[in-house]
Amino acid sequence: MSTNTEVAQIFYAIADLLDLQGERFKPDAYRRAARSIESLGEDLRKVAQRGGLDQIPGVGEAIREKITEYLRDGKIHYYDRLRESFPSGVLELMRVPGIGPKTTGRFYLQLHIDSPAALAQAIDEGRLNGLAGFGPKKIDNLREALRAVAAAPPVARTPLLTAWRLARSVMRELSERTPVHDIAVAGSVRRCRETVGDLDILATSARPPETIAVFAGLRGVRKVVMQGDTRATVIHDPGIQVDLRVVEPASYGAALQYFTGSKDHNIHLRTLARDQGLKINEYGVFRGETRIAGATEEEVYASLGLQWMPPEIRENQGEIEAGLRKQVPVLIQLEQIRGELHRHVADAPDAEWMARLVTDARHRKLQYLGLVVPAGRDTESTTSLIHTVRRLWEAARPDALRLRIGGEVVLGVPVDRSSPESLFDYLVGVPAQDAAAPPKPPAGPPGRGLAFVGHLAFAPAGGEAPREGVMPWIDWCRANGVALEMTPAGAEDGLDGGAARWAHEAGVTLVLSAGAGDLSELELTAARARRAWVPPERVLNSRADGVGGAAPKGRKSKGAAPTARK
Ligand code: DGT
Ligand code: CA
Ligand code: CA
Repeated sequence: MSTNTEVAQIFYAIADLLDLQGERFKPDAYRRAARSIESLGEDLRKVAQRGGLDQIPGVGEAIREKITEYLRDGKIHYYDRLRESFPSGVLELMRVPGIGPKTTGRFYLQLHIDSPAALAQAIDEGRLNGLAGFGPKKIDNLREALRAVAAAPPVARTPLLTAWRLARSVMRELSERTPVHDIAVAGSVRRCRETVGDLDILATSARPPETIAVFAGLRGVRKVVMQGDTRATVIHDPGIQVDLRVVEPASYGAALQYFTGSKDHNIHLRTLARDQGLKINEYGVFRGETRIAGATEEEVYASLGLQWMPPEIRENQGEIEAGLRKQVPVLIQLEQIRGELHRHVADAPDAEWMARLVTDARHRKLQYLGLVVPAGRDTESTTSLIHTVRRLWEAARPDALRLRIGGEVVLGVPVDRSSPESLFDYLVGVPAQDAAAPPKPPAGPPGRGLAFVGHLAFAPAGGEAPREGVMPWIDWCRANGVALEMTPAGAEDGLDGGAARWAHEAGVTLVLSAGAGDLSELELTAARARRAWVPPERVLNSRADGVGGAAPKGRKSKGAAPTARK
């Protein structure tokens, strides 16, 4: 949205709120000002710079001051206060189609109706009968409007992995097709919440309108909700709202900080700023009129006396206090992941599959790649499959990249003595298949060589793993020196952020995997692990030897390999 549109929209909203209060003349004054600002051919900032705000039709002293405040702070205090003076239910009622602010104001002031539900009840009880201007027909219409609003489906939230993939593809397209310099996804995606309401993408660009236009025209865009010179909102397949804001390089860090949130984290920061005589908003940190920080997040935090902190922990749960003490915890970074341990071997592995895998692994600078095949099948076919894999591996010239062969075993199913376990460098345990019940750990200890447990499905996509489902696994893994897996899919295929935190705090090691997608999605797994405050030393595949020391072949294990039996 252009600044002009933003200011006009706030003035329209102020007018509505004043209507709600029963004001008679002020609402029209704000609407008049909003209309002239909308039709102004010049950017408000420019007008203000040349001292021309007073010449805008409908802009008197009070309104001019509010425009100045918006240009300086990005918000209008008067508007915030007005909004806060009404219960949220009243604001909802005002937005019900066919009701509007004036009517809502009468209901609220005369009948103390403060929400759509309260209005429905008042209608049922006949309390509107006889109210001037409310005949039976009008009351019927109100009832119908309320029913329509109540029947509308709740706004669905999107599972993180889906939202993250979409954000990545939008950012890639914009980077490739338009002159963007910096681009990042902020909001709940950057914080790795399990579900996402909408995507908040920020960029700097040499030509903002071009970047916005390409964004609004991306394949998959169903509807353009709003398009200005530096901002646009679209609805993208499969029904996710995506916002793009193109900002000035000087405020990119401040915008990234602000729109990453969380809201509670930002509120706490604002208090901190105020205590130091500073002001923080999405444009920067200001002392008086002077911007003292804004280009990078690091300088924004530093200007408040804080250490930078990973976005995934910005939930106002102690991270700001840690930042003040310069004791932000050191959490796992993507670059510290040295190997992937859970890549399934293709059904019919061929040279092309292997070449891509090796290229991807090198691109990720991995030092080892664990290729996993089903164990517990007949020795001959397993041996032959592993032989094929090794042959393809050599042909792909993996250089310094090391191959590990993992075997996937079903936990709790006794393995035949003749099973080819000795073919494997390590084993991955998966729970016995039982779609109807939550996965449970086996009664006894695992066999030799079990490195970690994978494919735990605790909740559907976007869900959170329940503590009572996860704790038995944590206890079992701790007792047996076995690690637990995290993937980009959260509780649908491993531990989500909450569960991972219980696990590592209980002393259980984690394995971070790329899951079913391609290796580049390790980035999301690492971010999810940071949300769980996971330090690098808790991550099995951040170690140089990985599972090298965990071989069931009887090799000596080096260091604290998680498979060391107790
Ligand atoms: P979502 O989209 O519901 O999954 O969650 P978020 O966190 O992405 O929230 P969203 O998209 O409404 O806003 C993005 C960020 O912008 C939010 O995390 C913090 C910041 N923000 C939004 N509204 C406010 C506000 O009223 N006050 C403050 N301090 N920050 C806000
Ligand atoms: Ca959001
Ligand atoms: Ca948003």
